[in-house]
Amino acid sequence: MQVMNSISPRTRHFLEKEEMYGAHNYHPLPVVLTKGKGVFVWDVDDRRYYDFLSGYSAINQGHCHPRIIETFIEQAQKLTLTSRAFHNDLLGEFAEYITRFFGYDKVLPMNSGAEAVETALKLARRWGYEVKGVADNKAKIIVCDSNFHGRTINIISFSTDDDSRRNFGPFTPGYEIIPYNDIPALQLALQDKNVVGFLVEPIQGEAGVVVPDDGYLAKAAAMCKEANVLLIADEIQTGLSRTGKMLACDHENVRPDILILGKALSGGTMPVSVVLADDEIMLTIKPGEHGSTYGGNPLACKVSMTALQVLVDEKMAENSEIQGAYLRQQLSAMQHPNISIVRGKGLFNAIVIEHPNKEAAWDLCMEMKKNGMLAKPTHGDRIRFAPPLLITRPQIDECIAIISKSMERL
Ligand code: IF1
Repeated sequence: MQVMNSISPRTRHFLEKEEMYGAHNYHPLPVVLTKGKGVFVWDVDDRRYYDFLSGYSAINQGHCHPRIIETFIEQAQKLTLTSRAFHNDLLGEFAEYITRFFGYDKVLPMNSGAEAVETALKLARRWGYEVKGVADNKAKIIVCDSNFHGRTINIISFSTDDDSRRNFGPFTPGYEIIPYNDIPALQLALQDKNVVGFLVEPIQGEAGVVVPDDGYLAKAAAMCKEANVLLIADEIQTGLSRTGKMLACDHENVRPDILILGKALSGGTMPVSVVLADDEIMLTIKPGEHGSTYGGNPLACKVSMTALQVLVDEKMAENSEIQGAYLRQQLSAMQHPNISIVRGKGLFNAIVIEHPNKEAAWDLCMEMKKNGMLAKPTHGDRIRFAPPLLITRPQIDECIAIISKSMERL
């Protein structure tokens, strides 16, 4: 109630409308944003905040990046959607651009992250039956404990988060869940000849930025190859320069057999996702067997090429690496008794709050909001620190001061 009292009548107006007419499937911080530019967002009372969530990494390039928005507006005035019943003059160009960019034979464009994950799973099964030679309906895919890959019924079928699954059954069979960052468990699971794929996040996002041991991905990749199993990397959140490399897999020179991208692929302007793979895998899907109305639309194609080019031209991976290391160093140097863990890679980071009050992480986020910085707690005690990748060192210093000041009120 105390918190509600600090909310302006203007803000309250928007909160109440959402509460009244919108489904209650989220519990956001009580801040109503109306404008964004670079690392900043402004609320309806014209207060400015550092955005330390970046739309769950969809805003890696910063809010309303001028080049991305320019491309968006230009293309939006020309042609936005053809469906795949007809060709458009940008899909081929985009496909060439992105396959060369990441080094794969082919791309399959979708929209949301969950759709791309579904696509990757379908591809892995197809490949399993038609190339590997697995018997009808026997294909199995290995996934990890505490994963997050989306919200479809199929994807939540292998979630281990009760909130995501409760009363949404019956679930899809064909998945085996093993612990994350556990090579022996993977070794054991790979002995099953019906396994066609291993779906993994290079760093687990939803779990609170859980970074596996050095070498985990590289070993997993080698073991999958040995077992003739596809390595499917969900880089929807970790990809596109977030962790200090173009892909999180690049830290270990791993080339997944199937690469899934989304979120920042459009710089936060629209849902765009892709699945990348080589012909042996991708060409197992034939005309009419998979697709999406909006997938590969010309607006998405054009915007995505600019969004990727911006990452390169503005050296965002490099900045992510440098500023991320600095942020973690400054957070650790605070030596705050209530921060038990600081972890992450590049500008993909989280702290774990240790406090007798179970609401401490939420309270801290409310306090940071008051002081001009937006972040969101996850799993009660973890807070992600993932600002847009163009953040500068002086800005990080300012944010450290905000965090420090906010911690005092815990
Ligand atoms: C929400 C989490 C983050 C993802 C990975 C696929 C998807 C996501 C690795 C699905 C989506 C989002 C969805 C968003 C919250 C957010 C999230 F906490 F839920 F897990 F970022 F950490 N693979 N992640 O992270 O992509 O279909 O949403 O486009 O509110 O559910 P999508």
